[in-house]
Formats: sequence, C-alpha cells, structure tokens
Amino acid sequence: MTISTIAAISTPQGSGGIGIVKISGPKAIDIAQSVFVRGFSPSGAPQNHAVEKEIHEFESRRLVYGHIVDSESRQVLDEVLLAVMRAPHSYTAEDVVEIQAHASPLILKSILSLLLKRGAVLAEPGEFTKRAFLNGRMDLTQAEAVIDMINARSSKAADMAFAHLSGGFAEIIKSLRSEILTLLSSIEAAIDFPDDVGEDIEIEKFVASIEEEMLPRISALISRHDDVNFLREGLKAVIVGGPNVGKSSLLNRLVNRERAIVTEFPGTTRDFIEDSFITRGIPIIVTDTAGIHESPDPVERVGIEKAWEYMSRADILLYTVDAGKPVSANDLSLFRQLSDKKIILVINKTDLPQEKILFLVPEEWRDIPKIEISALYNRGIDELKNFIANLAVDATPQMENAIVPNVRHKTALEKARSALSAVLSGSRAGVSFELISMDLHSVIDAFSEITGESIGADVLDEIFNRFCIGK
Ligand SMILES: Nc1nc2c(ncn2[C@@H]2O[C@H](COP(=O)(O)OP(=O)(O)O)[C@@H](O)[C@H]2O)c(=O)[nH]1
Ligand SMILES: [Mg+2]
Repeated sequence: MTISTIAAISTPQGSGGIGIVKISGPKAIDIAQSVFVRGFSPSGAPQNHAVEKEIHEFESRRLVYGHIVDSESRQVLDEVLLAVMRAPHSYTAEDVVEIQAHASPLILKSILSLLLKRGAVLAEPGEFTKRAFLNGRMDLTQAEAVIDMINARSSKAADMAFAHLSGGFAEIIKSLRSEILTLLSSIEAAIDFPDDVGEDIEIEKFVASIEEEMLPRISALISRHDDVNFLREGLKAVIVGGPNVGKSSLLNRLVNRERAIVTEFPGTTRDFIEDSFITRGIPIIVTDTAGIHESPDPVERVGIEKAWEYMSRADILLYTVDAGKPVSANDLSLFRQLSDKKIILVINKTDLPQEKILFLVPEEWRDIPKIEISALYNRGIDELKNFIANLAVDATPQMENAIVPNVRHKTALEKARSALSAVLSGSRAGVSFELISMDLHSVIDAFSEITGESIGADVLDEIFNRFCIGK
C-alpha cells in the first residue's frame, strides 16, 4: 500500500498574524519544492533549478524565507517561512513541511489547493495525529491527550492532558502489563514443561501478588476516573426544584448571560438548557431543567422526564426553592428521591421583604449545605460558585499526579480487573494452568487496548474523528 501525502490548514479559521499549512508524507518535500521559491524576484523568473537542489538540502527544523508561487500561472500566492522536518524526527514521524503564511482564509485555501494540485490529498480530521500513533511516535493514550489538550477548558484539564501527553499513563499501564507478562510466562512454562516447572510455581505467592498488588492498583485507577474525570469534561451541576422558583434566572446568573427564558409563568422551561462556566479552574457544566411537578401539559411532562434523566447523571444538584413560599409537599417528596445525590440547597428570592419570607428549612434537610441568594439582584452568586468549587475540590482526592483514566480507559481497566479476578478465583479453586493462562491473556489484551497495541479500526476512527482537521 502506498502511503499518501496529506495536507491541511492547521491553524483555526479566521484572519490573524500567521496561518500554517502542513504537509506530511513521503512526497511532502517534493510537493513543497514544487511551490516554494527562494530568492524570488518579482521582475525575474523564479529560479526553480537552484531552488530544487536547495529544498532537499534544507536543514531539518529550520525556517527558510521564500514565496509560494504557482509555476503554471506564475502567480505569487504569499510570502512565507517554510520548515522541513525530516522523518522520523517530526510530529507524524514522516517527512513534514510546514508553511507559515499570512493567516487569511483566502490565502491559506489557495496554498492548500495548490498543494492538492501538486499531488497532496486533503487530510482527514486527526489524520496527522493518527499517523503519529500508527508510526509509533506516540501511543493511544498520548494521542487522546492531544485532543484533550486542544479542548482543555480549564487549567486542571490542561494539567491532566499534559500528564497523559508526556506518557505518564502509558507507563503505568505498560508496567502493569509487564508484571502480568511475568506471571503469564511462568504459567506457560509450567504448561509446556510440567515436569520441570510445575512444582516450582508457588501458587500462594502468585495469588498474593494479584490480590495485594495488581488488583488494588487497577481499582485505584478506576476510582481515580470516578472521582476526578469531571475535571476533564466538567462537573455536571443540575438546577432542580419546583416550578417558578427561579431556576432559569439562576442559570443565567451563573453563566452571566441571558441563556434561558425567564417569565413569571410556571412551566416556561420545558427542555433542558445547558451552558458552562469556570470557577477556580474547574469547568462546571450547568443544566437548567423543567420544574418538577405533576403537569397536565404533555410537552412539559417530557421535559420533566428529561429532568429526571439529567438529575441521575449529575455530580451536584442545585436544589432551588423560593424563599417566599413555604416548603411544599412536592419538594419534600422530590427531595426524598434525591437523597443519594450531592445537593446544595439554594434558597432564592431572599430579596423579598421580611414578612414575605415563608420558607423554613424542614427538619430532615438540616444537614444539607445551604446558601441564600437572589437571582434577580445577583446576590450570593459568587458565594454559590465558591460553594460548588469547594464541593468539587473536597471530592477530589489529593492528587500526587494529574493522571486520570478517561471513559475508554476505565472500560478496559474494568475488563482487566474482572479477568484478573477470574485468575484469582481460578487459582484458588485449583483450575488448570491453561484456563488461568487464558484469563491472563485477556488481562493483557485489555491493557493493550488502552495503549493501542491491539485496537479495532472502528475504535480508532471513533477516537480520531473527534479531532479537528489539521491536527
Ligand atoms: N423577587 C425575586 N424574583 C425572582 C428571583 N429569581 C427569579 N424571580 C422571578 O421568578 C419568576 C420565575 O423565574 P424563572 O427563573 O423563570 O423560574 P423557573 O421556572 O424556576 O425557571 C420570574 O418572574 C423571575 O423574575 C429572585 O431572586 N427574586
Ligand atoms: Mg425555567
């Protein structure tokens, strides 16, 4: 199979100082050469011969000044700086050429189409990084970290992405795998040479190392995901409560714009509305939901069902009540159904005159953290944000490093854990070494899935499709 040479605009859409067009593949240098002219003079003809020799001799990773010229039309497209990065010392481990042009969408597109005319093909989303992975420049956890890095919306998320990008997570997985491989090789030796080795395997030691060493390490990684993954994607805070208590007003205050419609009529919000903000480096995804009550309106009822769905997936519920109303039976029963959730009781409309404040915290809610606000007058909103951040930080275990498995890693770790548990119970029950070896192989497969040593094309596509073009 011949490897194509790909090209794409690698900088974001829009006008700016510099825009970069990137080429990668076996023909990258030839294609670049066919459009790049050094020492171009507008009066004289481009001196292509001299240039031809030159570009192949460019020092790797050094910028060279020149022009992009369409030799057919003699049209000069831009004045640029060009860098050659020779295989394997480049992002993709292939020959790479980067052209730094002026960041005008028009210019960048015209340079790109000239490259495509000269034999490059348009890169797919994430294709540069996919090639880096396929060429062994990075493992799959690092490739995933590239997209996390690009998408990081908070400093904490960026720290995590960087820890993975540096290969920290891959190292942990590789060391786990190599320990399993050691166990496996002793088991397989016992299968192949039962007379020599069979007696020597100390099953007790084997069992102990799985039980006391391996399983706890895998479980710790899984809980790390459960506890801290919200830092990657954002903490999910869902605003819930009865109708008309000011949930939509609260959302608007939190995200500091008029995101949700606010009216004096109950039942205004039927769909859920999602937005986000960052507080103390933690991204918070906040969702406003339809007020929970028995509604005769079928549309609102669908909204209420959705609200339940959101509540069940929330990390934190902002349970909002109206300070001007006594606690309702609706609230009491709703609250009971949410007892397993992390809740902040938000008492809204505290701007109402004293004689109108009718809400009293019921006895069974006494232990819930509570905060008084006025969404209408923007009072107590910063305190509430702080409150949310504190809850998030309290929930976060002391992090000695920023390594946090993502959802895909977690699924594979769970596979590894259950196969390893099977090894453990099998060894105890005295099943054959053949069976134990099969389970150990499944553990190794699960680890290989994480680092990408063995992975289906469909999973790869799913990962790289989340990238943008040009990365
Ligand atoms: N006095 C007062 N009224 C508020 C406050 N927050 C919301 N409201 C009013 O309460 C009504 C319902 O607000 P809305 O945000 O739509 O409530 P939702 O149905 O829970 O989403 C509107 O008329 C708001 O202006 C507040 O802090 N103080
Ligand atoms: Mg609303």
